[in-house]
Amino acid sequence: MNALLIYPEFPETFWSFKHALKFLGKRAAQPPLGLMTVAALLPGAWKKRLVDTNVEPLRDRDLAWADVVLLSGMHIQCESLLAIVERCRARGVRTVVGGPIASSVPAAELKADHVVIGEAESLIADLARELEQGTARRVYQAAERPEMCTSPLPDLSLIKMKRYSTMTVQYSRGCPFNCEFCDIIEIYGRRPRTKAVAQVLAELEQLRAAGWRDSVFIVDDNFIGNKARAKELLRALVEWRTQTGTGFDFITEASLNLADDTELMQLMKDAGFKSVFLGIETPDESGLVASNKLQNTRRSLLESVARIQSYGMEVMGGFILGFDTDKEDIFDRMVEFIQKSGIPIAMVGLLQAMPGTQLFRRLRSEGRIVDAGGGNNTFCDRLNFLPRMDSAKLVEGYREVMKRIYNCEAYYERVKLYLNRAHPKPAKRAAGEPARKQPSEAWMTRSNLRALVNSIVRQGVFGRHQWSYWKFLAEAATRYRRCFGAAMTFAVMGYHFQVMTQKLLKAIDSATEPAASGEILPSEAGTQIP
Ligand code: B12
Ligand code: SF4
Repeated sequence: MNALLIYPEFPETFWSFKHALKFLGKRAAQPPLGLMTVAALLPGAWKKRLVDTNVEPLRDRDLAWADVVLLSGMHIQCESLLAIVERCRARGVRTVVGGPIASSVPAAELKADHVVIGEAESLIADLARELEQGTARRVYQAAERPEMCTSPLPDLSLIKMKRYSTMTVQYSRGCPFNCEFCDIIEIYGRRPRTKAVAQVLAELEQLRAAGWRDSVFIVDDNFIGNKARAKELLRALVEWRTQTGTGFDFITEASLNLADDTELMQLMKDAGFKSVFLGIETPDESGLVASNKLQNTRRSLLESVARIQSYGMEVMGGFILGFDTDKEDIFDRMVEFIQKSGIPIAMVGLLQAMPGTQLFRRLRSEGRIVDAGGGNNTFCDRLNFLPRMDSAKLVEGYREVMKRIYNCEAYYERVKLYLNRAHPKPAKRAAGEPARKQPSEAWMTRSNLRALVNSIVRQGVFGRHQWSYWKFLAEAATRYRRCFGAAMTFAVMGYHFQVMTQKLLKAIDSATEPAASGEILPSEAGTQIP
């Protein structure tokens, strides 16, 4: 069998990092790890090719080669995925759709010949055999979630590695918490399942052998979902780094209770973790309680963030507006919190009720669901449910929050606050004490140099905020020269966020909003959704 694995295109969003990637000469942030894993699970005798339409075009001759096309994707890639399925149908090529989209969009709407719901490890052998025999079923659903030791080494040979800014490795799936709006726990479960440490090291070795030396995203739903297992991996990573001299920078996602464990934070620092995404959601405690995000309550959120940053880790934060508990002051409180947090990359979005979540079920029973949503909560101009606050007010408040936090000056202020915490000035030497060498970044790689030149041209010469940019650049080169590389990376990322914010504001301005205008009655719309 000739199997063609296709990853559909993402729309332009905050998470696409598109405008920052241009500076680095990269086409996408990360490769499709799900498809690379599926490829490794398919029979060895099959011929495989992978086309990630985010980094290369899908040509008719690719489709002509294929006996079967296997697609993966998130809900947000639906439009592109459906167009590809349509292209395959027109040519009579068999299609199989899997990945997170299969858990959130009804199988019938995906229009593929076969739909696989859930993780592939335990069912791919049946699927492959039945595809070969021509007896494949319409829908496959894994009876139970597989143990991660059954997950193979992803097939790295299928991707064009240089076109991505970051490589990905997965250690665990699932998260022990129970946030009402979360679809992670519905798709991947609440019991964190981890790979063996040796499996992860083999994946890193594979990357190293292929010449990769940049960032690696540990794409776990919650890297510290099982703290003991996370520490086990971290100790092995520290040793592996020392033995191999490989300085990968790691990025991951975790819950805020990371701040409670100094040993864990120190191990992450020692292992090379430079960035962690945290779901902070809201500075309003009642919103956290109502959405069952209890791990973020009974603490100072700002102090927790600062503690993590003090271990040299950038915190990226996820924030949500639109909880039932939000009052009109939430917008000012959100901006104030974000500015004080030193979180440069704040992913603020409107609450979305994702199909399959506890939130979706509750709102549906209350007759408040409008539609299934688009799967992208950080670039949206309308809600898929009826909020308690007037929805026009909510969208307008969201618009203002985005405008204020991605104002150039406000953004650079957060970057500086973070740099001060993560790279504090060296303490003054006592009289007679020998000079200590301060660690500084080896950042002047060819791709960073390219990004710097591009940044100077686009932001400093042709940009709309030249004065703020040059002021920041001057400070980066003087006050923050030990972490100049990090400062410049933030300048480049800032460009992406500013461009995207402008686009979001325009989209909101021109949006016609069904929920606000009352065109769709909640009870009518609610009944159409499974
Ligand atoms: C890394 C990651 C990203 C990366 C991008 C990675 C990439 N190249 O695609 C970044 C950080 C950019 C990102 C962004 C977003 N992400 Co994201 N992301 C993840 C994360 C954490 C890991 C993905 C991964 O590599 N998994 C590892 C692989 C091995 O798992 P897998 O893809 O599920 O594959 C398995 C099965 O699904 C199945 N399978 C997969 N494909 C196929 C295909 C076939 C044919 C078959 C048979 C089986 C099969 O087999 C695999 C092995 O078991 C997941 C969570 C998760 N646990 O997966 C969220 C997740 C995929 N993201 C999600 C979301 C919502 C987003 C955003 C829309 C967020 C937002 N608010 O805007 C953005 C959109 C991206 C954009 N460009 O705009 C959701 C998707 C939900 C959904 N139902 O669609 C997830 C599930 C997290 C969540 N909240 O639930 N994301
Ligand atoms: S902590 Fe994050 S991954 Fe875990 S249940 Fe809550 S939202 Fe989902």
